[in-house]
Amino acid sequence: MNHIERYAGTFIPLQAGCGNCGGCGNSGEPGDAGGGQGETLTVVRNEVREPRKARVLLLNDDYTSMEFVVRILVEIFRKKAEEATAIMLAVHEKGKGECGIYPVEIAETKVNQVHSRARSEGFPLRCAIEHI
Ligand code: TYC
Repeated sequence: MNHIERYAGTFIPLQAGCGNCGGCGNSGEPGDAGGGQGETLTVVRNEVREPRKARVLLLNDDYTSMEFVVRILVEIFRKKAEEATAIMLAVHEKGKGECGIYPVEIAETKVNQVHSRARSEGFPLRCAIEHI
């Protein structure tokens, strides 16, 4: 049995005794080429990558209302009201603060959501990403 498995963007040919197809008798253990005749040593690469992560930061300004910032933290960053208030006050006092750590694409989406909600309500609130 021959099949091609697409994995992490790479095509890896899996031949008889691959341990993945359920029909060839290979346990999938390293060194086990299966029990059939004319078997071929098969190398299966199991590369699993963690998604790249980013920290989302909220930046202070003099014009955005405190109430709006708390609402953003509750609705976009899913914080409880108490934690949202603490983060907002920390940003107000220190200039910036962390809203959360997310896979990069989710972090970017949240930044866009914050900016578009802020602009539509007339606030200059800014949010930034720090790759980690
Ligand atoms: N400094 C703002 C004010 O006094 C409140 C504020 C907090 C604004 C956090 C932005 O990210 C921010 N109204």
